[in-house]
Amino acid sequence: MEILMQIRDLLCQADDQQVLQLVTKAIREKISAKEILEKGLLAGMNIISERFKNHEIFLPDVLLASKAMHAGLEQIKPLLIEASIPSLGKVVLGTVQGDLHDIGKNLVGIMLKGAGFEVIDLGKGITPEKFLETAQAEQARVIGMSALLTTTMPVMKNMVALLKDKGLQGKIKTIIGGAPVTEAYARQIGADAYAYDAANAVERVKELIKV
Ligand code: B1M
Repeated sequence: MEILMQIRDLLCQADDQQVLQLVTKAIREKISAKEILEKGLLAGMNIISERFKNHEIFLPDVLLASKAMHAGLEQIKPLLIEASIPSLGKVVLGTVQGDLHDIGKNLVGIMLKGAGFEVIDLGKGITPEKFLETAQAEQARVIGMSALLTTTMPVMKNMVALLKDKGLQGKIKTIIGGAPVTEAYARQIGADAYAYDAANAVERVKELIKV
């Protein structure tokens, strides 16, 4: 449908005003919220995700496109809830205790939301206990941790150890990332996955919960 392709393209151009207007028009034309989401908004975010992964665009472009995504999403949110389209799953996300860097974590959250996950973003400076408490209360299947400081990476290890202690390792999966974090470190501490960037985080979370 022409209008859905226009929404997709305008999202890629980060034109939040036009996206908002066209989504409103599509709703008036009785196009389903699911189609607007999948063929318009998410199709656009997928293109953005690929371009970012291939270094064709940069962080500010992603943030602007995500603003357009949110503008459109706000319009269809009530309809989506009404139609109760299931999300791909819940992910509890945060920057670990002692660490205030949240730009990368925010980007991971945006990409996950764009891909259809429900993201509970706890913010920064998050303890393992808080991650666990939230994951249990929300019945989330994945805990995502970001760390930018070598001194805060051990919090990730403590999180995995806490899940093990509670007999929850494997039931609640963990994914870690951030500039100093590596695949080898993830293996060393027993985390379920590592991602090197936000687009890769989406791929890895999909693998973790086998979407
Ligand atoms: Co800070 N800082 N900083 N800093 N800072 C670094 C990390 C540092 C490498 C700079 C340097 O010295 N070269 C260094 C750490 C050294 C180390 O530990 N070895 C450092 C330091 C030392 C500090 C302070 C201690 C400085 C001081 O006060 N003396 C202090 C610490 C405060 C604290 O956290 N307690 C500090 C403070 C700050 C600011 C507040 C000024 C600011 C943060 C603002 C904010 O985040 N709101 C800041 C910034 C901006 C940086 C650098 C310059 C940039 C980080 C960034 O946002 N990158 C950084 C230098 C660097 O990283 N080379 C630096 C862009 C972002 C998109 O990338 O976060 O890597 P990144 O995220 C990527 C991937 O890593 C991945 O996907 C993202 C998108 O591609 N990813 C995940 C991230 N999280 C993921 C989670 C996943 C999966 C993938 O799954 C859940």
